[in-house]
Amino acid sequence: KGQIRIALAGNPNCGKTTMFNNITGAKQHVGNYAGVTVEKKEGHTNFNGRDLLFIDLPGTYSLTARSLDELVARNVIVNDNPDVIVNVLDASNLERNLYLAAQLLELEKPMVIALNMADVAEEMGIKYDFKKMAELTGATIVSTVGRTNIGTKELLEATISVAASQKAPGVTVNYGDLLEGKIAELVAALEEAGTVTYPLRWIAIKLLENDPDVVEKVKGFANTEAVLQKAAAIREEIKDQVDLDIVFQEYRHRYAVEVYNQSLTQAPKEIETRSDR
Ligand code: GDP
Ligand code: K
Ligand code: MG
Repeated sequence: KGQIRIALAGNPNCGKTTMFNNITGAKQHVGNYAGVTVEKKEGHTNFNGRDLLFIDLPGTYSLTARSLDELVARNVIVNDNPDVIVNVLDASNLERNLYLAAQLLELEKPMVIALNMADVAEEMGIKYDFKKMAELTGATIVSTVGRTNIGTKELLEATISVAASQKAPGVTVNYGDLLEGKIAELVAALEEAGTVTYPLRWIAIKLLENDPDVVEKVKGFANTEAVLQKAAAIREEIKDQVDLDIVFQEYRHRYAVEVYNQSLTQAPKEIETRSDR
């Protein structure tokens, strides 16, 4: 049984580094990603007879090509081919945190969600239906409190089991009839080219978003001229019907709201200090 490689993803301040430290202790290595000043932190742990390598990705809200941190985070996932993504979410601020989860799903890796800050969520009176959340995200859900090291063992067990399954979430963000039709056309063109080794639905979406890094990636594969032309033609064709700069973000946000609302079984109680603000 070989090493399991895990990319640890999450928003800034969700407790990712705390979890990373709980899991890997002193067995850490800090360096830089090749050619850029973004810190690369890796750590090991041995658990239930397995060697687990955790890569602490930069904390980000999104996975666009607009920031170096976001590019690094997504490139580690799509290029370094980790076995599992562990997505740490702040359970006390879940709707916002699910926006990143929506983008991670598209990378089609087995996923575990650590619902961290469970103590804060509990204090706020929040309760979730984990089964529902698992169904809507395709991830295994584990509740954690990084600060007191609660749930770490369960998180590692879930990570090993999800890695063994090799099952991608199998859930997609629905971008509406118009865009879904165009995504399907581009996926078909990518399949016909037969050369691109990244998740094709993700590539199709990013081409419609005109993501410059993904355009470059696609150019690097043989036989993709027709795909790139088709993407440009579709963008031109639909640009008056939808605002391509924001429409994908809107649908991801809609997904996050939906997962949040459907998973929430007890809403946060009114915060008494609110009237003082
Ligand atoms: P990162 O930005 O995601 O790496 O977050 P950090 O690990 O630096 O944590 C941000 C802050 O949240 C720190 O003050 C942590 O001590 C605190 N923290 C982490 N996990 C928890 C948790 O589960 N509950 C509470 N109450 N605080 C936490
Ligand atoms: K921090
Ligand atoms: Mg951190």
